[in-house]
Amino acid sequence: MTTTNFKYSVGPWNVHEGADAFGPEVRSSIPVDAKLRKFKEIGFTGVQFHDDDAVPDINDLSEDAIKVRARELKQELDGLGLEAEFVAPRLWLDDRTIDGGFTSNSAEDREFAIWRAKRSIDIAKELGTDRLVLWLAREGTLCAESKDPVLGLQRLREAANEILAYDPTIRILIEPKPNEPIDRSFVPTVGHVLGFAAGTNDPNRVGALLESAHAVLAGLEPSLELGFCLSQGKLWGVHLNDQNGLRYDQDKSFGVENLRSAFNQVKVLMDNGYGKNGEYVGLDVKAMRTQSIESSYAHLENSLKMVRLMEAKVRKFNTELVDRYRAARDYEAIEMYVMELLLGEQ
Ligand code: GLO
Ligand code: MG
Repeated sequence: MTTTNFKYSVGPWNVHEGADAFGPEVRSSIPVDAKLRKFKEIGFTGVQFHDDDAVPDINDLSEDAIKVRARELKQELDGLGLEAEFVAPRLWLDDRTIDGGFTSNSAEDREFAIWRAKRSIDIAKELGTDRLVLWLAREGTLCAESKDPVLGLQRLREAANEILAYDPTIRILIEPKPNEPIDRSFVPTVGHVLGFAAGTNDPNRVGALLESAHAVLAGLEPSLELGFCLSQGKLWGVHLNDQNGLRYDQDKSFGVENLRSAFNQVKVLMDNGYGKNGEYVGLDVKAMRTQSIESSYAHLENSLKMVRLMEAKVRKFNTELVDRYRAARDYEAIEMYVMELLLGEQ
């Protein structure tokens, strides 16, 4: 049984100004409402939001004012025929997140992180989604001895429990990443996420969002990481993209580095009915720094096209033939069949 009607999502940060660690912005900013209109035009129906994408200047607003602004955004989304997929507190830009949020050594910083997570929930409720994504950007160490790993995980659990207690319907999707911007993460893979989830006060409301590039950075195969979460009923979001091995985090367009892995990622999603509970096929891709402002959306269009091309390949996949090869243990034949399928020779 294969899924054929995926819904696709993207975040405003995926259209960005091109700054990297060694150079400043190279493209001018595009206002969020213009991005939203374009997303819809390209074929996305879901939008991923950081808390401050949804409500700019969030730190300067009262809790009520934040909700009012979120309500306005909801109207705008309704008008455009778009849905909010999730809200994620941005816990890596502010001075109070220099040492991380939930696991910072400073109690004040940890309090700030919880405040932002709660505001993110308020925004999510206004936007009509029950998904809170936690990309644990700085929850780990730059200097191995700067934090006790056990205490770090305990603090993270306390934070998760406080979030779960704040709203009885919110679900937490942890997006693991092994490194960058930190050296070592406390929750580097989806296996860690699910182990961590089991120790919270409501494991049924803690799941995973798998990003392809993050799995590659951990030296793992994204399609198997997806399969691991699917086998546990815990794959609640994905960030499809690509990554050329163990380099800086690249967020390349989906499939441009490893076609076979891209095929297997889409296959495992389709074969296991991903999307049947309203899950989105989300992208998290960056335009290359060398792109002009006029081609600010090409990486999104290309990634979406790649996902759809892979969907077509998966539909074409000859299961009966492969089953015969499996029974005969002729895995060389399977390998060549897949190569030919991907190269259009089948
Ligand atoms: C960075 C992450 C980041 C998150 C986003 C949503 O490596 O992939 O882009 O996905 O902030 O939480
Ligand atoms: Mg991501």
